[in-house]
Amino acid sequence: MEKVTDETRKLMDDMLETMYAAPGIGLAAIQIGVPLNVIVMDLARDGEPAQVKYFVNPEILEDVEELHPYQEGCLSVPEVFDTIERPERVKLRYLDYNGKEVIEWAEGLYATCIQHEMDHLKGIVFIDYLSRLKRERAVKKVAKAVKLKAAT
Ligand code: K2U
Ligand code: ZN
Repeated sequence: MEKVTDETRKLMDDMLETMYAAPGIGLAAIQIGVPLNVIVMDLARDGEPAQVKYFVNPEILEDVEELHPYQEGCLSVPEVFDTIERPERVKLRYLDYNGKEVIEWAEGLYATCIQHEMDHLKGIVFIDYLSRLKRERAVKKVAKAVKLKAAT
């Protein structure tokens, strides 16, 4: 995906709708089964004006040593939450909704969320960073939730 087309914009509009319905504050295209390097995000809290961000072909150009813990969840791993440490600031390069190149530093929840989403694009889910024991517990919990959902 080199440039942003009307088709890419349609995909991002659909992703944003899915994200709000979840609800979530970020979503990677792979989470709706589309294997493209596309992410949408809106970090605004309920009641705040939306701050939608679109990322096509995002790359991390630099990151910092300092790590920042955050209790993460994931729409693809429901009901599982755990504290993950990630670099607290990352320098990003991506194409925006109109295909314009943006280079900017992300920090705080923006940095955590974009790294969480970019992991999805590489097939990594945050439970991959947990201990084997914690991961096995998480997998069991999701399997149980899925079975329960199928039964109801
Ligand atoms: O990619 C996803 O699964 C969406 C996540 C993104 C996310 C995970 C961890 C930390 C920040 C963002 C969902 O938004 S999980 C729901 C959520 C809502 C508010 C704050 C954190 C997580
Ligand atoms: Zn996730």
